[in-house]
Amino acid sequence: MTTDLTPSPVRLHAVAGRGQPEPTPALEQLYRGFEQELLVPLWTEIGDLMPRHPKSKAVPHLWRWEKLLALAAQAGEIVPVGRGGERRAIALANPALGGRPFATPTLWAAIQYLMPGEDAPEHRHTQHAFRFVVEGEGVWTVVNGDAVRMSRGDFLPQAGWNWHAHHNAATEPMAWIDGLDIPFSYYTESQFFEAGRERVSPAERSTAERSYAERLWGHPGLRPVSSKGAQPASPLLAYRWADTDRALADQLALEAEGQPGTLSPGHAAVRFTNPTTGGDVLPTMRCEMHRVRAGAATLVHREVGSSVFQVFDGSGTVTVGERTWQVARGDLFVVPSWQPFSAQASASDALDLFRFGDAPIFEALHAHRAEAVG
Ligand code: GTQ
Ligand code: FE2
Repeated sequence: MTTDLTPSPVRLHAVAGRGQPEPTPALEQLYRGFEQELLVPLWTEIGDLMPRHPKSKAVPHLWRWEKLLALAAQAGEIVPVGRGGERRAIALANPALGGRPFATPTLWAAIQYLMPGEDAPEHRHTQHAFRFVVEGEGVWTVVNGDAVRMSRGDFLPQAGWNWHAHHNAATEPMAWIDGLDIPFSYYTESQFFEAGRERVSPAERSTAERSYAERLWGHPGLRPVSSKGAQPASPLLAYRWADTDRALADQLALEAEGQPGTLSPGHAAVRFTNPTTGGDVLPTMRCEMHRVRAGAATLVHREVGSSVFQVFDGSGTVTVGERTWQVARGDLFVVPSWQPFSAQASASDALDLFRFGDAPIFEALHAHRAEAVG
């Protein structure tokens, strides 16, 4: 017989409480037996494992854009971009997730920064991704050889396992945000990654106004008949600000005329969709743009799963659970699972909010719930 002297990772403590056994020496002895054999009873864990409703480990938190941008610019001066590190991307780390680069238990959100003339090398991974541009222009993202311009307000989805590289063709640095399902892939241990070419070819570093994807897929309500039915993610690689802005403005204009269309009074919202299905643009992420009319507010709402917001324009106040912040352009904040969220635009300015969340994961598993609060 061998004696294993490694301390057991299982630590059980007799506690008093409803449904808990009397803390006696016999119970202590039973718990040492459990620890020895790596066993954990349900009765000590049930409150954490099976709460009445989601109790997120993540907490509401806000990151100021001016701080992120200043640090990203500093990184631009001293951190090279290339093979190995792959991207000059700096992720939001939720203060309650142990210092990991996870904004929420499922979502990665990062600011990425490219200096003039720089290339981020080509690679592909199973994680789904998108870029959203709050300011600036001049970077082209090259997806499977298709060069796509990135400008303020553009949303650029990029489904898993597509080759992609980024190139800054401008004379100024450029920053944008990345959203990926990295934490979800990490916890579910489902990731694959492959490095591609060091530099994309000169032809792919073109600066064509419209990408192949937009020419084929970027026409409202029109599907090329040459395409083969439903695809799991959107083949359209850029959703341009002019279209998003017009859609939101039209909803509020309709409301002003007394016609339906807004989500709630003074609150217009659109969702980026996969034109082959009408469903979410990416299999794991729901991406939306919201506009709250000056002086108006959203309803208070909560849902299963987490979201990250970025203020695209305007100013106002947002409330997440117990936290309330005054927000301005570029600020990012997280809404953990089942925490009530609402937003109020300032009296003088509409508030535009970009939002991404993990709802498609829960909807696919029939585990999604949402409700109005109050
Ligand atoms: O631009 O390809 O923020 O692969 C994290 C992982 C960006 C990217 C991130 C990535 C990328
Ligand atoms: Fe990537």
